[in-house]
Amino acid sequence: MARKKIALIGGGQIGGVQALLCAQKELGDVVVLDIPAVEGTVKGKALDIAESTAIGGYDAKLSGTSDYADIEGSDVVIVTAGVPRKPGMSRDDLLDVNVKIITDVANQVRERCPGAFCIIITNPLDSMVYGFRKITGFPKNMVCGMAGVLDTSRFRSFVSMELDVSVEDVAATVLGGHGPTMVPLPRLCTVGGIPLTELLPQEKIDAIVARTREAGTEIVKLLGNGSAFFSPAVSSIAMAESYLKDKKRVLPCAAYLEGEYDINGYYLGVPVIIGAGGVEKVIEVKLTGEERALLDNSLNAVKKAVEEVDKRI
Ligand code: TXD
Repeated sequence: MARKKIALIGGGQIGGVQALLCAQKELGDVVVLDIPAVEGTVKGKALDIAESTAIGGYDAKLSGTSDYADIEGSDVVIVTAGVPRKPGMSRDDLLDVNVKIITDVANQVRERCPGAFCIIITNPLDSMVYGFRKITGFPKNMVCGMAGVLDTSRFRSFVSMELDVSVEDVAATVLGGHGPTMVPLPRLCTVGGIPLTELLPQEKIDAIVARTREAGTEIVKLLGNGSAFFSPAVSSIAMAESYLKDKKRVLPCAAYLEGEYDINGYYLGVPVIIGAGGVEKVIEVKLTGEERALLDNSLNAVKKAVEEVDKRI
């Protein structure tokens, strides 16, 4: 079986780690594409990783480029192209700049990789994935956004730190848009099958929820220059792997909703099954009144950003 081909559009902080992970997991050959001004940098990253394959013991070809012809026929396209936040900025502050970049990328991907499973990461996430799909016109199951996997991973990590238990045994989900309005669902969190609500007092759970909502900002402040990149890279590669290996993992992703959760025509974070068919199914969870109100609030924030995108593309 020929190796799969993975195109990473954007070879910055996240893109570089993604390339290493793709190689280490032998997901396929990797092409890292960036703008001509940093072509040398992405060629260098690709070569650096290629030179690690012998000692690491994984087979993959890696290349860096600024020429879209090189991504032709990719099976998976992951987009991080754009600018990240600086301290004091919200994700929505990036919209003006990043919508132009997403427009450019989407026009190219539409021509070069019509069959690809596309994972968008660029912020503001929910409106950028909406814009990408609007331009490509790709089927909804083949375009999704990465946010919930990361937000959930953060939530699970904080629970495991608090209880001093393995993260492997913490299951959780986070709904909604990727921003301060996201909706972590402690009611559905379990630790080795035991509800979190039986293991921690409410105020500790509230603190974990609050920290999860602000986790991206916490990292932005600490780094001082740029945003989280290891965890977003790992999160997006989990989605790509589930697609490429038809694992059918249940992961919260920004998916296009057509009636699910009574939402129509927007991308929003919900649990989905990712397998060989891309986003094969949106899983609907019955929400409490309070959870529903939080989800509606999050949807409203996403709608505002989408309005801005619709004015521009
Ligand atoms: O959960 C999530 N979805 C996120 C999203 C979590 C963390 C960061 N998130 C967002 O990902 C972040 O706000 C940014 O919008 C993207 C990429 O973050 P990264 O940290 O990787 O940013 P970098 O290091 O600046 O890399 C972006 C690269 C950089 O090399 C640019 O030269 C390139 O994107 N870029 C382009 N590539 C191709 N084509 C075009 N037009 C282009 N413009 C910039």
